[in-house]
Amino acid sequence: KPPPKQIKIAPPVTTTGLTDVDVRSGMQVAALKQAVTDHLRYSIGHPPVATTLHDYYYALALAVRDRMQHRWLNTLQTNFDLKRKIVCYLSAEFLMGPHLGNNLLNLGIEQEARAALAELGQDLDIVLECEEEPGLGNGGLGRLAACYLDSLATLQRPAVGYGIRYEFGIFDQEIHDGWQAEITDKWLRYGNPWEIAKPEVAHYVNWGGHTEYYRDEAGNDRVRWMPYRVVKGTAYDTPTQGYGVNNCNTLRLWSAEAVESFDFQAFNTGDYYQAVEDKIISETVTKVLYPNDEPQIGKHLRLGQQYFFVSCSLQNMLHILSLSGVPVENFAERYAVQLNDTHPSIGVVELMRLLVDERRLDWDKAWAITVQTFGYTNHTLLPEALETWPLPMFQALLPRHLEIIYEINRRFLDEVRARFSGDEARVARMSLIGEEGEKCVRMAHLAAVGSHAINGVAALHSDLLKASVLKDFYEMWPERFSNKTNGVTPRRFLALANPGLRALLNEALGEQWPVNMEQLHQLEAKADDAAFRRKWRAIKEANKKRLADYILAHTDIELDPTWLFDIQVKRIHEYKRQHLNVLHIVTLYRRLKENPGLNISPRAFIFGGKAAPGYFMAKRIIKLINGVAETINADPDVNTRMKVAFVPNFNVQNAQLIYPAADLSEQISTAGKEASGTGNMKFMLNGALTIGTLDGANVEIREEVGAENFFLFGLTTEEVEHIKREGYHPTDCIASNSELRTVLELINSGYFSRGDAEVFRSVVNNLTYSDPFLVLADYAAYVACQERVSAAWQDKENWTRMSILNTARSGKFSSDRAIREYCDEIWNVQPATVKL
Ligand code: GL4
Repeated sequence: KPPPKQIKIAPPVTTTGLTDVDVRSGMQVAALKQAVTDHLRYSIGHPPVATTLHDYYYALALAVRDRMQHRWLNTLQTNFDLKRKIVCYLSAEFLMGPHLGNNLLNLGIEQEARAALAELGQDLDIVLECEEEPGLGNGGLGRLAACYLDSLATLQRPAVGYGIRYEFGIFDQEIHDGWQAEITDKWLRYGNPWEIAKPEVAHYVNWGGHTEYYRDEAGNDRVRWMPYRVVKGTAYDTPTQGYGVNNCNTLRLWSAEAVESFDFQAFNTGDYYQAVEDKIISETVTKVLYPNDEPQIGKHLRLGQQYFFVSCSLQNMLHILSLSGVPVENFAERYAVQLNDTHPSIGVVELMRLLVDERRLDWDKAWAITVQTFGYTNHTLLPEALETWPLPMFQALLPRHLEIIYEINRRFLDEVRARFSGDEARVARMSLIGEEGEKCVRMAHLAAVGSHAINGVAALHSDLLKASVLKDFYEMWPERFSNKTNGVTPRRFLALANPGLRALLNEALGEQWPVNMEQLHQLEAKADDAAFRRKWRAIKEANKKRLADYILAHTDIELDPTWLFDIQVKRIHEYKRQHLNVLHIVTLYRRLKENPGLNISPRAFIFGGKAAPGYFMAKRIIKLINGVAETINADPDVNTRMKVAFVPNFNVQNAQLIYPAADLSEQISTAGKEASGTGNMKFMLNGALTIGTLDGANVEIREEVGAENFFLFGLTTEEVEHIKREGYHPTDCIASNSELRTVLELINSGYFSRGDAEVFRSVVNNLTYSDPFLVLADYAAYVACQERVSAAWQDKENWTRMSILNTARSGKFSSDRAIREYCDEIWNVQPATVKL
């Protein structure tokens, strides 16, 4: 980045007439300008000659944080005074994305900040780009948690997001010779203006060791956990500001440190190196996010991370409860704790331990509180993603918890036997301990037994949950199950990401739509207004230009913004079937080569997404996309009508450029595999049409927008299961489709890998002989559907109509709708208005 224009920073004694209060909390241009100058001087401290753009970012961020501080403290005080029930959202991931732009938007001071910076000679858009995004999540699951925090604050619900302050978040992806390279994410390198360290908010977490039985003063048998190690967790708080309200909630992330007394002990005995080693081991716990999206990774350290943050969080809740003078018996009346997947499900056991061993409640009372407190959201049906922990590993790390699990299981299985007497197969299936093969703890079962509410994340997914992985639990407790279709925040993903569309919507609907997305239905009438459609198209084309500039800067690939932008961005996974998309591209390429006069709609095929570093096939798929891109983009026979680009390092920041630029959204997972998807919603919000299977929330998107405005193809979940049951033979698909055969042969020949026929052999062989996600079974239907897309694109007016209808009917997919449902139907949490 070039150095910013140098300006003279105002002298410390101001003559602006602003009070200290103005400078800390004033929302006007003059106050913001003074705040930025003060922070440059007093918080950052570089002389003008050494002041960088990043310094301006940091100073503005601090000025914005000052303005939130006031709202945050009032929110905490209000929640305390009103004694409202608080949502505690436990999640191993929070993929927050850049804060500055979003906080300016939610506070309603973007224009003021822009003007203030302009008076200081700086451009807000350039300053915004300086922010290093906190990538503390892998993909959909972590971003959902972030959208939910935005909605909780906006809907004035008292809430805390509890998670882990990873020192290194999701890796940065670079593309080297078409391959993914992983670069460590040093997001804290230049500091983090958004967090406030709370070293005094600390809890101690035990590891390993053994348990001892003893009799207490009252003669009751009790258990003492004698740990091998103690780690200290300290809180780092990030205020999360609601949109258009004063409510500002807390994201509380825990960071691991060594316990000082351990250091001193070793130090005194002269074992300095032991003390240092202890510090290193302790701090390792929160070092790095595991970069696997769906598959679970059975690592000791990962279980350690989960237990660490969950224990800190529950201890913190108990601590705050006693500060408020509320008896521990009332825990469930004050806290609704949601488990974001099974990652925090050890919380069920930890709360039992805290209540029974430490607070000395009797078991039945403690169990009633626990079940009343917890809700469990399941986010995946993929068997390889369901968490289980081998017993020896579990026992070594959490010996007391294993004992408690055995006791929970004993009582639970008694209940099962009482309900379904004689059905020992069912008892084995439902047990918290898996006994087939290596014995293990089944975390989904633990979460289900310990929660009063269990939900899936889209209608189809919730139904499949009841029919498959949690079928036995559904039969036992049908009343615990419900669906909560995911949602996304329209503030970040529409208002902030798509300022052009925001202005048009404000003009057409007024300014309430970001908090009342049902109002978007009023756009339906506008779909038939030619002048409105012209404006709509102009906005889309400007967004496409903006993305094309970004892609050119990052890949050297030049895209024409008048072409159809066909986009698939998400984690790379075989079930998401990026390779099906590639097969279509190669099909089209061959057709153009064979028939140069073919009339096709010119298209830019755009991909983005990270592969788990150890996921062999996903990394080959990235290489394949880049190989196909290299060949096609360089071929003058076709490159005036089609091009392919892989956007490196897909993250929240560039997602905000990508969704608004899409004409076509690719949602082509194997039916029954994508629990919901949330990218599908972000595209729809921004007026993209969807090509998709009947999977996840696609089903509901199609219901909302109407079948005539959605490009549907492919096998249904039932058909997928039927084919698998009958025995699937991908070679049959190849034998009956000569075009498919030629496409696979071309890929296999080294044509897209500079003649190296080895590179894609594994991908082609996998599709030919195994094809676990039925790519070839859906190939013909997908290609035919893409022809319908091409034909539809020719009619610009009708395409625009459909685009408008997509946005108009996207209201259901606001995270506000989802959060209202959680609050009303699971958490029973009421709004609390915060006054300043
Ligand atoms: C996921 C699902 O794969 C995805 O479909 C869903 O939208 C998301 C949020 O509910 O959760 N589950 C896991 S694991 N990662 C995800 O992104």
